[in-house]
Amino acid sequence: MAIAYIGLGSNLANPKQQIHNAIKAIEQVEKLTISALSQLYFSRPMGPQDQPDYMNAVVGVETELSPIELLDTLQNIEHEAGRIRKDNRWGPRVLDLDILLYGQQVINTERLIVPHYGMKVREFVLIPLAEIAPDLTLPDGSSVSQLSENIAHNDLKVHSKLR
Ligand code: ROI
Repeated sequence: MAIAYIGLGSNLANPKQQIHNAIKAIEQVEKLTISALSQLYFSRPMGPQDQPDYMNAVVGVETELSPIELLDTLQNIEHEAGRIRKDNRWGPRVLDLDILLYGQQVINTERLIVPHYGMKVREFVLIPLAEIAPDLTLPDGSSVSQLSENIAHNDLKVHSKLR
C-alpha cells in the first residue's frame, strides 16, 4: 500500500462540479481510498492569462495501484469528463488530475514524472497540499509547509469546503 497525492484542476464546463464529480469517480475506484481532502480553492491561471480562473484541490489516497495503474485510472476519469488529451499544454481544461507524489518514489519515464515537475512553484498545489499534509517532505528533502509558506499566493482563495 502506498500513499499518493493527486492534484485536481478545472477551468471549463462548471469547474466546481468537475472537481466534485472527479472526487466521486476517484472514490469508486477499487484499490483506491481517499484519506484526506483539501478545501476547494479558487486560483488565477498560471500560464496564458486569456483563460478562465481555476478551481483546484488536492486529495491524499491510499492505494494498491502501481504508479502507472494510477495514471491510467486518472486519465480514464479525465477522459470520462470530456478532457481532450491533445488540448494545448498550457490552455484551459475541463479536468486535470495530476499525480503529485507517490510515496517517496522518484519516477522519470516518458509517461510519468513524479514528483510532479511543477509542484514546487505552484501555489494552487502547495497550499492545499500543506493544508492536508503539513508534515510531508518531498523526496529531495524539502518540506511542504516550508515551500507553501514561501510561495506567492497569487490571489489563491478558499472557495468552499468539499465535504
Ligand atoms: N493554473 C491554475 N491556477 N490551476 C491549474 O490547475 C492550472 N493547470 C495548468 C496550467 C495551464 C499550467 N495553469 C493552471 O495546467
